[in-house]
Amino acid sequence: MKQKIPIFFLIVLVAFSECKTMQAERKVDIENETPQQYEARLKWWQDARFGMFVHWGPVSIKGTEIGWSRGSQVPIDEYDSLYLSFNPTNFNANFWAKLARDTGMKYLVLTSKHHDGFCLWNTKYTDYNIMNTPFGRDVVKELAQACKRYGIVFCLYHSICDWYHPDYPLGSPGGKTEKPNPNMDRYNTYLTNQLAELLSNYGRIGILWFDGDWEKPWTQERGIELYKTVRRLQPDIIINNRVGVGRQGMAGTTDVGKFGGDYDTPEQRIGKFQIDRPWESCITICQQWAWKPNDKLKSLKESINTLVRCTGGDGNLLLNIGPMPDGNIEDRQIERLLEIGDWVKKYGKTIYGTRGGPYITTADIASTRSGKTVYIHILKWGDSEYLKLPPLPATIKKAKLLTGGRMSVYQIPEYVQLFVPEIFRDEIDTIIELELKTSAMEIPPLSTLPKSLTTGKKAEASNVYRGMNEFGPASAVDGDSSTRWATDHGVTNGYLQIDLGTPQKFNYVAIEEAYPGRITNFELKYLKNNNWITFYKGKHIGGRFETSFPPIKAQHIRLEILNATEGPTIYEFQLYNKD
Ligand code: FHN
Repeated sequence: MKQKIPIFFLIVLVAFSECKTMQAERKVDIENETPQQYEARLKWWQDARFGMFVHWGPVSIKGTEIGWSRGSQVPIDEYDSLYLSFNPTNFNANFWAKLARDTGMKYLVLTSKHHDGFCLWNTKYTDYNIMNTPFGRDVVKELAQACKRYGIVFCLYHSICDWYHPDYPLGSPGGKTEKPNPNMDRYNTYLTNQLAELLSNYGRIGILWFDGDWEKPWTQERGIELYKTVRRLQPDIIINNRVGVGRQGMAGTTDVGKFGGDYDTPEQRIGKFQIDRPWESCITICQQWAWKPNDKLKSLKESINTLVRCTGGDGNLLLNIGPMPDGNIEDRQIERLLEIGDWVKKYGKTIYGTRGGPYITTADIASTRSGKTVYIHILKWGDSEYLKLPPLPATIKKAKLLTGGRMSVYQIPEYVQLFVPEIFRDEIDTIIELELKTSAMEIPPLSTLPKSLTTGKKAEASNVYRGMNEFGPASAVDGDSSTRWATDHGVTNGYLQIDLGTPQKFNYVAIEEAYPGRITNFELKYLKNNNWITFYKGKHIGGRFETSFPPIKAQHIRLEILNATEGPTIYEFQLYNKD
């Protein structure tokens, strides 16, 4: 019997299709987006604060790094044939989306195509895609649908560089070879056509997370054009700063005044405190982006510390997992994610929908705020019984220890003093909720660090870039993070030494490395009876390294760089006495 559709449903159906058409035709004036429109477009993401990054592909069969192991640990022919045996029959998109939700993550970014050129969706522009594997299912489609089902915003990572595609000029290993007959214009068309597929056929894409922006063939002009193309396809989409070429390496910041997409992308480090431009740190839960057997897994404490310090700095955290070749996620990674989720379930109100500050994040403390409330996250206690903070230009109405127990707060114009008995201090994060009489949102950033003891002091170094004064050691102690001490190309070790003038007591260090990642092994030393005594040993400095340590009294201090991949260079070397 012919099923009659009640008139009511017909009206809804027409309205829905009209709305779909309108959405598709809604024009946006990208060139003249107002600050208010920009903020409104990014609001869901800035409120979300926490997302899941997923690096996956046939390379997981080898357990080596996606893209980078092609032509290095894995011969190119072998790497490019892995898809012929890629059959992740345990892949369950609903499980991945539910895991993200249960971890407290609000969005998920999947590598649709990494530098190795393999496509995780049913694309008609290359056969090198998931449909031509034994698995033969559209992973992007299934994950997009599952994310919608679990209320997770689905987003895509897409590599601009493509070491597989014959038209992209550079190839493996690592972009260090040249293709015989490249054609960048033709490649750009391929790139744009594939993005059009992804942005037209899989529903709303929350973020386009570009990458592979650093190689010569890509230009700022192409990046600006690509940004506009993507926004025309999905006007409300958010695009990171790796669409152009303005990103400052792994620090992920964008040169002021340069086109930098919608937000900054510090990588494998906690971004610096930055409230005037949105940012998101992308960090692996292990060491490698793609799955690696027995990779080192971050502890719960380090994971929460990272989330809190990103949020405290007014940024997001995109925490990466690498699924296995059968489509499962490692049990130990699932366990860690669910432990993080338990923490977020208890304290998520200090993360979601908050903004960073007013106290500037350090290794010991972070703060977030919303309305008339400031959340103080104490990550590391000093020796003192109290925590003394710079004065708050707002009256504290009441204080509460969210992590349980009792505390007291004492506020005078000169400072805010918090007392939490040792037994109530949380091993991971002691959270204090301060309710103010007035809004917390307009309070200017407050530094909990006193003036650095090194600012303006005499400095010397083992090597200076071409002997140029502007790159001399004084640039690392001038209190200006835009100047730097630099060394010559090819230098792999050396030292920066500061004379404080007289013996000084200090218990906290902050070091900002330019071109983060170059320094791979360093020590901090002080001079005592003409001997250099090591008081700290570290591996990476990264965008900003800071730590406290038991108090030392000395006049001469040295940053000894034992190993660097290229000429080490330091923006600032700061010492403090935080007591
Ligand atoms: O080379 C990639 C790397 O494999 C990974 O995808 C990270 C994630 O941000 N991005 C590039 C390195 O900066």
